[in-house]
Amino acid sequence: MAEPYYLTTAIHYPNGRPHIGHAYEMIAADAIARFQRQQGRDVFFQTGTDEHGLKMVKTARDRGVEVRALADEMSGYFREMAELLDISCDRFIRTSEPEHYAASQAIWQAMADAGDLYLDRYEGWYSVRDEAFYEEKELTEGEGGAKLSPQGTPVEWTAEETWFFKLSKYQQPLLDFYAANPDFIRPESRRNEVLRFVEGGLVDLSVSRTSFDWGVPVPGSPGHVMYVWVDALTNYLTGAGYPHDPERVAKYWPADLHLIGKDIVRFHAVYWPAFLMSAKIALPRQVFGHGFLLNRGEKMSKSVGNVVDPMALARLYGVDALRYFLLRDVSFGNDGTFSDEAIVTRANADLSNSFGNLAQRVLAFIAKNLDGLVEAGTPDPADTALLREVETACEGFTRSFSDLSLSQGLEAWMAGVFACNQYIDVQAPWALRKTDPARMHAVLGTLLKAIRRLAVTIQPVVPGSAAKLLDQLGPEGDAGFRIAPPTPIFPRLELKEDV
Ligand code: ME8
Repeated sequence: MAEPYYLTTAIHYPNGRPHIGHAYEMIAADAIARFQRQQGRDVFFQTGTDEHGLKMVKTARDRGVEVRALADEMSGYFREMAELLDISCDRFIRTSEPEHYAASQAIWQAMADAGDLYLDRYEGWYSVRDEAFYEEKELTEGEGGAKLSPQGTPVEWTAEETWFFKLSKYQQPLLDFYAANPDFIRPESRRNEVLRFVEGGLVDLSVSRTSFDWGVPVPGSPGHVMYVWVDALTNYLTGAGYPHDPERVAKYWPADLHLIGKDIVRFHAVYWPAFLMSAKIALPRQVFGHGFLLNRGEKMSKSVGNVVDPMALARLYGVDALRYFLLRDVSFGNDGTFSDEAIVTRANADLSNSFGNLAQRVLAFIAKNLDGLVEAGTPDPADTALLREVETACEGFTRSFSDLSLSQGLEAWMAGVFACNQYIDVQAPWALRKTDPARMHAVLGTLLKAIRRLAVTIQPVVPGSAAKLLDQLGPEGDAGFRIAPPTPIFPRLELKEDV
């Protein structure tokens, strides 16, 4: 039986429409999910929306709509984006689903049974934008002396009676766990940040709110709803069937990978494992904190007006061009910058001019001059050498993708494409047509094999285009190939003005 592989993205706040950071995270996770399926794993891939909390309440109030209506509307855009971007998620979860309430209440009860929850008065700083509590020592001063969170968002003083989770009790167990599992937090820089934070001491965490009611009710404590991060993190367990389906939990839990952005590593690498330890549930295998996307090097914000609609970009340049660009140009784990020019330049260089042109030249020649039929030929050392180079390139891709080095994987793959283009120039099959047709057939047959191998390998990144190309290549047979007249798969892109 195939080995399970459970991966998740963060669940996104539907307090506005999705932006390109959300698209980036979904695309990266999707490429990993498709890659793992290709490797034969039984993949479960979950994404969705995080619908509770004060940020949602306040946004709905500002817009004069019910918070549930806001969640319904915006969650719909996230789902639409997932479809448009070819995201192969197995489940799109919404935290407002009853099943998720049951899972959140079950983990709460397990933490209560462990003696880790107590009622007390909370007084401290809260950032609605981050949905996070901060200690005084973490804050900085902004303009006019206003206090700001480490993420640069405003904080407000909060005082209410709430439930507390004994996070302090888990300081040492967490440090022991990080030491025993050096790959739990990646990349290395995020791991170091987390270690420093936990070594600095943990204070107990306020985990319920009484000032609003848009959240999961705390079991047995009328008037309290759970702190949004308690229920949000639990979405990963809900997806695994917790607590009602122990067989499914045994299959998919612990999750193999939580893919999230660098700003929410603390929640995933400190709070989440502590909750799970308390509830006596196994810890996820890995948390990967990817970097942030910057618009021409600048942070995107509504006030600056440089927030980009990923759906518009995908419509302008094509879903696969956007997917390829994001995974190739951003070194996975680091911040990356994008612009229309950068997308067009990368997609044209690698996809249109190199891989697409290679496939188009070869397929069109065969369709036009050979009636679509390539005969099996006797391989020459040059042919064997090319196939070996392509094999090495594709194995490089596989090795890098297994390790989440996505851009290195694509770089390795491109080496295979370049090898084919060099081979064509040297072998010049067009010239062989008159002089040595048997050799021409052997060369074209070698190229078709190489292109097929490259197309299969790149499928997780550009699934739609690779599938079209594989259709054009037709099934691989011993006696050769039969090719229909091709249509170009990777059109040359022009820079558009209106994004
Ligand atoms: O944080 N570039 O939701 P969210 C890349 N609901 N990634 C970005 C980004 C950017 N410019 N901006 C945001 C939340 N992200 C919580 C998560 S999980 C149990 C709850 C990433 O909608 C961000 O880092 O603010 C996060 O991983 C994801 O988008 C959703 O952000």
